[in-house]
Amino acid sequence: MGRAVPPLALVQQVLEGRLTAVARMITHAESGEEACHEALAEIYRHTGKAHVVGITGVPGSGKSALVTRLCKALRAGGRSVGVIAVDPSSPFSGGSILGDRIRMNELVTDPGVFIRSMATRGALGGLARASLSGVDILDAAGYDVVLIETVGVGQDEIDVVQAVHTTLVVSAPGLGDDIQAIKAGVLEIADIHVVGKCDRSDAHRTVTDLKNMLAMGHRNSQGYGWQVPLIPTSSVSGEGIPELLTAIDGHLEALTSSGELEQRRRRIAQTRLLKSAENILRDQFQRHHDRQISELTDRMMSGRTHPHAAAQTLLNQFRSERKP
Ligand SMILES: Nc1nc2c(ncn2[C@@H]2O[C@H](COP(=O)(O)OP(=O)(O)OP(=O)(O)O)[C@@H](O)[C@H]2O)c(=O)[nH]1
Ligand SMILES: [Mg+2]
Repeated sequence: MGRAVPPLALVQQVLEGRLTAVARMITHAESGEEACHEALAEIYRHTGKAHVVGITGVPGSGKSALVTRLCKALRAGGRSVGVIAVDPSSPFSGGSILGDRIRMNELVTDPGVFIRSMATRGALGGLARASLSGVDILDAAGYDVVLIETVGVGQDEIDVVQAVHTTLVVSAPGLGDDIQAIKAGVLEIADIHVVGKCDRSDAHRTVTDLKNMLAMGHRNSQGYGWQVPLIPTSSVSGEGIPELLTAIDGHLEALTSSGELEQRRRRIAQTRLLKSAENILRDQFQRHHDRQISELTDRMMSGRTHPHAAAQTLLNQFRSERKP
């Protein structure tokens, strides 16, 4: 059997939280195959219960180690947790973080934790679609909290991390100035700032630098009365993890009591609608309009048309062909 099970036949088992069905469903979603859309639509109807938390930050800032810590803390509090890691270097599949192989294995054998890594390859926009479908699947499967880890570089990753309820931006000492500069772009999407690796002696400087950057005009309070906190943590000692969990829960509480949660849900739904429309169009163009695209590109190269005008021509051709 295995891959032979059609996606729609897996839905009921996904809703019951059966691990193999969840894993297979995510594989179907990753492939983007036509056959999975109906199943994903059915699953989508059962979403909306999980608290979806995005964890972003530059490569090597300690996101995966932090996710591991958060999983343990959530489990200790009796909550189940699903993780989607959009993770180029993928330490989750290696199973060893901080040389902490045994403790990681504890999580791997705990049915209350589901961890899935996705590689950053495939079609443009495909990764964002697959990882958000992954979040839907874990939500519908009944995980109380869904964590999604992405590197905060690139539009796809930003799209993903904006489709969550609570965004953590992780900074850490010892990553160099160029890295700090890249980071500036994601600072303002934070609902919670985390300074990781605070067991290191140079961590206090990162905290000071970040406080200065935030004071220089980055948003630190949000319209619905949430003050963006800055929380130092260490995945080595576990310092700051309880405070972080309290902040994550506090943010959901602030979203809920202010009515902001509904607005975020709506914004996420709308973004996903527009992204999907964009993907469908791009896909159809590439599949059926290769020749026109190539001709119009030639005309642009020889200065006979302009990108905007060429796009209009392409869309007009597309529309006229679709008329009954
Ligand atoms: N001292 C110290 N090192 C840490 C801590 N957290 C992570 N590290 C180390 O930092 C490195 C990166 O950790 P990861 O958790 O893989 O970082 P990441 O942000 O997930 O990395 P990418 O997924 O590759 O972007 C590893 O060598 C970890 O052992 C921490 O709290 N303290
Ligand atoms: Mg990682």
